[in-house]
Amino acid sequence: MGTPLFPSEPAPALPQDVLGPGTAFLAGFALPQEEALLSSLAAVAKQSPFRHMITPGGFRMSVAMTNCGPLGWITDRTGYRYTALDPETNQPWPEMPQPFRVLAVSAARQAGFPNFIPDACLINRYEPGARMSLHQDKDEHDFAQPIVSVSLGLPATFLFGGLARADKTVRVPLVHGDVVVWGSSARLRYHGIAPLREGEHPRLGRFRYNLTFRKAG
Ligand code: MD6
Ligand code: FE
Repeated sequence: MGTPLFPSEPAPALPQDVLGPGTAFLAGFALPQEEALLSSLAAVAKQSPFRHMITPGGFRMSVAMTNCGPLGWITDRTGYRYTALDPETNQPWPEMPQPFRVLAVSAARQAGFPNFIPDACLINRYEPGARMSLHQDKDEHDFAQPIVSVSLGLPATFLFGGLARADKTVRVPLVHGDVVVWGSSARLRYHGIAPLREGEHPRLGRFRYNLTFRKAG
């Protein structure tokens, strides 16, 4: 990145700069597959509907969730974990749709993780006001594997912190079609989503969806 010509000139606020080492910000990477992704999303949600899970502390999450792939992430009063069965349907989670898998593998490859094969896709659904408090993703076995995160629908502000909960966070705007890959030194950074602002997305209405692909097992 070049040095600004004048000290007063603000540094370009590119997300790739903000996110730092171990991450790749692929702006609009999912857009060419939009139609296939949206129809796949609808098919998954039909089979394993979105639901508001309960945290171990007894709180109902403002984000509604479902999963696809061999493993799905859940939370209930007994804790956080991955399961092979959807506890609502008592059936396996829906198969990971081909367009989902192809997108995740190609984004990971582009980001320098050529061996990534996801076995879990957690799908988060936000309505205006919904938020995700600061957390680490640490329920997976192998932290050498990255996470691929796809944003669809309403824009959101991603809060990206450090390796300690108290570290300061930067705010990163994420819009429809953006893909973020994070691994290596960024894999255990704290992160969250600021309360979603009101809005109407032309394809997805009053919702934001986030797909996170992991190698969980
Ligand atoms: C979200 N994302 O974007 C929440 N976690 O709605 C996450 O919690 C997340 O985007 C791990 C890796 C990538 C993510
Ligand atoms: Fe996360």
